[in-house]
Amino acid sequence: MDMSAQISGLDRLYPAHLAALTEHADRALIASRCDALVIGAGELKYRYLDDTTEHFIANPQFRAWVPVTDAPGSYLIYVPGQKPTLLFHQPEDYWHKPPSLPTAAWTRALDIKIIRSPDEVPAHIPARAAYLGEEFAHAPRCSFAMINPPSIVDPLHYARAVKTPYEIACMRLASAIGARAHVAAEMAYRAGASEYAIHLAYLAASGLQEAELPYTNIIALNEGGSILHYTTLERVAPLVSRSLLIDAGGQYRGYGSDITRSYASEPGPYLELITQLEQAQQKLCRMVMPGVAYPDIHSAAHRLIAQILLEARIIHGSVEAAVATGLTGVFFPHGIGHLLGLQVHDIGGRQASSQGGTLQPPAGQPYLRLTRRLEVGVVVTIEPGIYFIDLLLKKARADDRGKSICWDVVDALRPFGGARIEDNVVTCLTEPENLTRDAFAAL
Ligand SMILES: [Mn+2]
Repeated sequence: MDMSAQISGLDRLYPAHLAALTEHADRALIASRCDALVIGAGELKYRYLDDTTEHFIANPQFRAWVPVTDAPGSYLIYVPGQKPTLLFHQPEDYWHKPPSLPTAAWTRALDIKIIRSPDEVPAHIPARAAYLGEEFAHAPRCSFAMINPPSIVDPLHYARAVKTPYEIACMRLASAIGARAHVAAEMAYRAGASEYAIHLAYLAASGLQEAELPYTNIIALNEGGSILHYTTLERVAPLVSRSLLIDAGGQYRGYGSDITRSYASEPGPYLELITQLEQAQQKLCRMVMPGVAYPDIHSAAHRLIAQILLEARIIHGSVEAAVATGLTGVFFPHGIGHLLGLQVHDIGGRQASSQGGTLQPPAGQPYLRLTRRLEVGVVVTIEPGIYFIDLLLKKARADDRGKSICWDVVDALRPFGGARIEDNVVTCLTEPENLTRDAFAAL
């Protein structure tokens, strides 16, 4: 299906998406003894001692209901049994272009009312309403019955992990945009571009503004790949580009994709490492099945990475010992992935149930952002990596683990930084749907 057909398909899926949200809200409102739900999009924030504003990112709780990303001061109002209302803030302003009133087919599922000023908000707030969102100066004036009650926030956040068909369709489009831009970035890299120039090639191909990306691009040549969140974007290309690690996403209607690829300029041990890592990553993607505890995928990743490190003679010993002593953690010091959706690290990854509570990550794995069991519709990233991080290698050298590391092999690989491969995967009843592989294959 081409992109325009997919986009028109979205509007057919939206009413069922809205119905799923109202169902969750109905239950939460009954449990909270509230009669209405009000969700704020958020406000423009002024920088300290300045008259310019920060880049506006609408509250994800609001964006879950309406694909409106550019209208600060707007509200979603829902009274059970009634059509939800979008209170659309369109100020009269000759300094800035006010946000355009949405007209796509999805708007038919809502009542849209335009407000020109925040002063108009209180008159629209129903009685006994619960408010979700950031607390603003004028929120108290609205006399909400409750503000961010856990009895409503917790079930809605927990439910967000399971995506509706509408949301998955948005994420397919975000993946298509990301894949297209990744191909352009690889071409720029192969032509010898600087990190900054690769970034510009990525942006041009994505058709997005930098502020519309789901997160800051990570584009690392050579040793930069060893810094997990490297965002320097050097303006000058290195004399020799040995490797590229690029972690960058696309965005559609507020939903993101989160894609990482690693490339080698020449055949050799680093390219071999990428090949092995990719095979392991594909095995891990196939573990994305309903009922699987996500920490088990993280544990499996450590075992697969131990195997790769042993075969590449980066370490010696056994898989069991490498995992048990934390040796794999020297080379793979982050979680295997996270929930993905309206936020690149979607909320609720450690939530125990719709009633709240926390599922702590396994001992020694503090960075694992997702500790829940997978169910149909949950979208996750799978992103194993192998890095040569000076700081962690130095620590390992100082303790027992250093004896199991083959330092000459490590030293030969340090100039390549590291490698990570990341796909976005939908949990399905049978085969998982790999949004990223499908998007690259459709190019
Ligand atoms: Mn990620």
